[in-house]
Amino acid sequence: MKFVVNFLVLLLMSGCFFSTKAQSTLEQPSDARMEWWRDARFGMFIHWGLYAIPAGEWNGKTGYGEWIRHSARIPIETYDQFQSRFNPVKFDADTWVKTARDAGMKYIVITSKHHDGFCMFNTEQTEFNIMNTPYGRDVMKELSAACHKYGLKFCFYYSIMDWHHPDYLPRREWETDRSTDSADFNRYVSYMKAELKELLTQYGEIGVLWFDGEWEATWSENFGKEIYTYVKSLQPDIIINNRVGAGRLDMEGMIREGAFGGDFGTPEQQIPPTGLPGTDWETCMTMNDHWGYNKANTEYKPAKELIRMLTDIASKGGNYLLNLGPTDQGTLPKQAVTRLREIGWWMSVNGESIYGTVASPLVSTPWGRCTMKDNKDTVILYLHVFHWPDNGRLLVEGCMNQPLKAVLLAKPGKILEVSQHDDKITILLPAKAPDKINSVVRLTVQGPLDITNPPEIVAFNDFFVDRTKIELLTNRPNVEIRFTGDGNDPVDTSFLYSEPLEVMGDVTVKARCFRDGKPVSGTAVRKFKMLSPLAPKNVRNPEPGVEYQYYEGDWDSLPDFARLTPVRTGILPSFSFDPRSDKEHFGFSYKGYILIPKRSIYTFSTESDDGSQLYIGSKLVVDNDGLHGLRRKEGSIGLTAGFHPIRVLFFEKTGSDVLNVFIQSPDLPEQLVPQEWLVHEK
Ligand code: H79
Repeated sequence: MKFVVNFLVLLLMSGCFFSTKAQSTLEQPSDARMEWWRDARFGMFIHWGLYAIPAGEWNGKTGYGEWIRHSARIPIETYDQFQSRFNPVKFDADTWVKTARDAGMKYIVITSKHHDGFCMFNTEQTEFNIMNTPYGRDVMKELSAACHKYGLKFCFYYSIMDWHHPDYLPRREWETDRSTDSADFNRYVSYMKAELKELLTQYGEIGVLWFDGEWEATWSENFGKEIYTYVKSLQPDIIINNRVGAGRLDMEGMIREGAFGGDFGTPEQQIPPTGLPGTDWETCMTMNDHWGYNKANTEYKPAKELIRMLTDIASKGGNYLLNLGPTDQGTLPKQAVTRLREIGWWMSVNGESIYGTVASPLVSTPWGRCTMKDNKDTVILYLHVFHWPDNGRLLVEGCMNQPLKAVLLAKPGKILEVSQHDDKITILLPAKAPDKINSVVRLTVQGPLDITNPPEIVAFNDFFVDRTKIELLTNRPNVEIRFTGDGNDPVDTSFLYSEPLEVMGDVTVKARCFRDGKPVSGTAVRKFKMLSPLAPKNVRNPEPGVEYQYYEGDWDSLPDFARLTPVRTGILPSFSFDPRSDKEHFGFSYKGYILIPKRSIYTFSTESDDGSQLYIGSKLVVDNDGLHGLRRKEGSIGLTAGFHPIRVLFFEKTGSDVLNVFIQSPDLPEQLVPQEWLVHEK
């Protein structure tokens, strides 16, 4: 009790105050439907379609891939002629599937229809399909049978965007010869459903539906939910990627907060810098620079890079979907096959360190990566050694569990010597690495897992008005959290955390885990700063809506709108593009007042494609400028109740156009800025 009193005095002197509330815990979702997919970790992506015929070359240029019809601006009648040439006589489903299986891949995702609209399966919905080619065979039937025979999950890619179907909108911007007069997007969605029904009823069990091409303005979250529900009504256990919705954040591939996101995230050609706890995700990637076959692009990533990327992804809790672009003959590019064979050799020795593992619990693994199987009583840490230690000692830091056994997966019969000092485990390794790319040590330790991670300091924001609530969280067993508010490192006599704290002034919180009076973690630090909120303005005649100015121009970042002459001005209820110009190359500047209900810290964010900014008074609160895909940025400001001048700027160059403005505070869940809060002066 004395502690608490002393502490309050201390904090009051430095302008702070702590009080109490209930504690929350850290939890992970689990889902039986996702189990096979989470265990699999490694799959084959296949991009195969009519684009394999030009093989990346058009009019002497060789840089094209599956986007060739768009990128080379091939008229539809010309592209359609590939249909009468598609004859992959060397195709053999068993060979493809065995190649995947031998590489250690557990599932295959293949393009049933890419953006060009050509259906690589037997469909009643369009003539533009593989049955009407010289080949005339349903390759998907054969692949499905082979997958079931060899125990791989068979999965379909399906593009929402369709450059062939007359009802799909919009057309490519260069495609001025295809009329949109009788196009009906709802009818296109019915077409999609009819095709999806065929895909889900004629090819046995489908593991995943992998949507893509969802980013054009015609696709919406509601369509996404409708299709998601529809697909699951046909195959309840199927897994559906997040591109079924409309809230993907660029090639990072994750869904913006609050948006509908299907079952897993889809980073494209990139690996998230950290794990994403509580979410399922899969990085898809090419081996060379193209998804579809490109005969000129013969440089492929070395097997070493691919194996280490697979390991890196597994260590962060994700899946790796590695692409092949087969030729128009139906063969797999030999460079790809060579690499898959090397990966297969590595997997045949080390597969158990990938399949069924979860993300690394260790914070730092300078020698490589770590994956884990947590069996509670015992825990297996797979130590993926990329950089073999010169002194023969592998140092594993941050683990308090007692080591039971360590072996190299390449030589499982030979037990390695292990020693431990506090949270440092040292494993003696042979002089030479058994595998130059990645040698895996299987370290078994006594459970339950006890990693020396510092506690988490959780609060709404680093900035606050008047007061803020701070929680200190850990999921470690048998530890107490001790903390300070004066900048000193916590020791065993520092304040003991039991309930959430309430702070009323600038403070640096430091927190650390202790067990039996000894520190058993590093120290977490977070600084909190109190802001004085801005005073409101007088608005004499508030009228609903904001003033807008609409501009036209070609920009790569926000122009100085004040120096430009607007094409149109008026009042809008909110930050929308109505009266919508269906042109590209435009900009909007919105000006008005936001009626803030309560003195507090507020976090604004804009989600835009392309750039945007948000000002409150003269302060730039959100800077989301620049040419980019759907991207979200936020900023915080303290405000008192009343009217505050708000200005939002936006520009759109080409492609899809989105602007959403969100507001959030400790008492206000994140939401679009309510229209009722927006006014202008009459
Ligand atoms: O199916 C594969 C790609 O075709 C598709 N998603 C993966 C799985 C994809 N869609 N968009 N993108 C990838 C990124 C967009 C790239 C573009 Fe371009 C830049 C489209 C137009 C300019 C790349 C370069 C394609 C054509 C030129």
